[in-house]
Amino acid sequence: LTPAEWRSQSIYFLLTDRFGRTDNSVTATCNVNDRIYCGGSWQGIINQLDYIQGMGFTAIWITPVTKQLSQNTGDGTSYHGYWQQDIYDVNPNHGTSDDLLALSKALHTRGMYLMVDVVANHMGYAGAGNTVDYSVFTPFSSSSYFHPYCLISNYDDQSNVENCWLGDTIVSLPDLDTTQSSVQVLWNNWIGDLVSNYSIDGLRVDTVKHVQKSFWPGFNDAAGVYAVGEIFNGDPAYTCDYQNYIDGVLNYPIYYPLLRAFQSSSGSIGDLYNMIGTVASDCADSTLLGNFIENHDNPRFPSYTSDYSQAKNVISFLFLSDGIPIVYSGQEQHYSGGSDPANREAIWLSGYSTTAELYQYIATTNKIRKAAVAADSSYITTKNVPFYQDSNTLAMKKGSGSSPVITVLSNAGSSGSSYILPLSGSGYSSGSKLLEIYTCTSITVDSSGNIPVPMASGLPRVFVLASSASKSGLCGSY
Ligand code: ABC
Repeated sequence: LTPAEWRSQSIYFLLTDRFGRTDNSVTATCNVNDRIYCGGSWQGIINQLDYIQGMGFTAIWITPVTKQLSQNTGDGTSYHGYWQQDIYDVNPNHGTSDDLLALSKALHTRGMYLMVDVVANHMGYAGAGNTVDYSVFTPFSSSSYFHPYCLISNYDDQSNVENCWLGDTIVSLPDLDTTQSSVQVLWNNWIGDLVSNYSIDGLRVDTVKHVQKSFWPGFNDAAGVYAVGEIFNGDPAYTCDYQNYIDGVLNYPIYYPLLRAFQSSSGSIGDLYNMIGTVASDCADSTLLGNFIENHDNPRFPSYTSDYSQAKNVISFLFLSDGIPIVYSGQEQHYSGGSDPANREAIWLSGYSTTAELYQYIATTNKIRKAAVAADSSYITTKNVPFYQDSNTLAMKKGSGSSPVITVLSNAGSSGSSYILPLSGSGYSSGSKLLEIYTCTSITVDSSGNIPVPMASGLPRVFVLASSASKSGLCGSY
């Protein structure tokens, strides 16, 4: 799939080891602190595709598929998939290459897409950097392919970030010298083959900032599909520049102010408001970014606040602002694990409940976004514009000039009061008939041009032009 085709997708990100088991068990133990394989597999994902599609997702992003180091180390095992040793073989803990192919086919049969996480920066070795036996790596079986050993010591020094190694002295991440053309050729051939062998539709690219920028255009071209890169940095100037080298980047610049805005009723709405504009101007194309509030590297949102209304607001933001929404598996069950490894809970232990509050909320929000895309051909490429803020509230509009989708968010939480917010600046004129689509309430823009927004319990409100809502499948036959 091309970048343009990915814009309107929505992605469910899962750790293959933690999502579903071949035997469909919903009781198999998984103690996150052990950092060992819990038995999830590609077949296990196939078994639960109804659960994912039932929330309205059109794509899944799975953790790396390559063969890993096999030891159980002081840092645990390679259950997450980021410690590869043989890039031409698959991780046998997750199944066979036929199983991976079957997953790809099962997704495509449903009209869904497969995004695979790939790592070009490093391999993985059970031992300190000065003890590495390079002969265990395929194809990079000699030290000559790698940067000399040094652990990254200064994240503010870009050459240190690119040339030294991630990992620690228990598990080393031997850092490939990606400036060598022999290394580039191996990677570019590999990614082209991987994408075609498994009919992969998109890539999530690991550790992008640890490789020189000039590596990425060739890699992205060789892949021939949309690639979204991980640049773990909240600075928009730093992170957005990578979008000049790779199709998209994970939206770390929005992640931090989004978290701070909604994790408490005193969070800063203004910082988020400003960052929306900064990202839209600093990034080459904000509509190709990957939006998230949780992932496997950061504490889950409910580890900061257990409030469901605040969780719903961040979900609405992810789906109704610029970019491709990404939900991290377990978010729909309001899992609350903290830092790695606590944020990697087994999803089967939820029983895959489809009645969970956030499961339902995500399903509705996916429908809202799909309806907006269907109703307005310019919705997805039109930049989201914030136009109102107060200490608890943010309003933004996205879509064509005559009928934008209006999203009103609040950080007040479930105990937030009920009141009417007279919202100006939406662009809708007096008398316009709108539909609030989470509550299916008809609202008419008042004589001063304000939308009388019925706020309650800190819940998000989303308005669409009533006449354009008819075909959405939302709010009955409205
Ligand atoms: C393992 C254990 C951990 C243990 C650790 C030492 O070893 O599980 O419990 O603490 C994989 C595994 C991890 C594993 C690591 C290391 O490998 O998943 O469990 O940790 O062996 C990607 C993946 C990630 C993966 C790898 C490695 C890379 O998403 O799952 O980890 O392939 C850095 C990298 C980033 C990487 C991340 C984990 O580490 O850049 O690619 N993620 C600062 C730095 C960032 C740094 C981040 C976290 O800290 O700038 O570069 O990410 O260490 C903001 C700033 C940010 C700043 C944050 C903290 O604050 O804007 O720049 O990030 O304000």
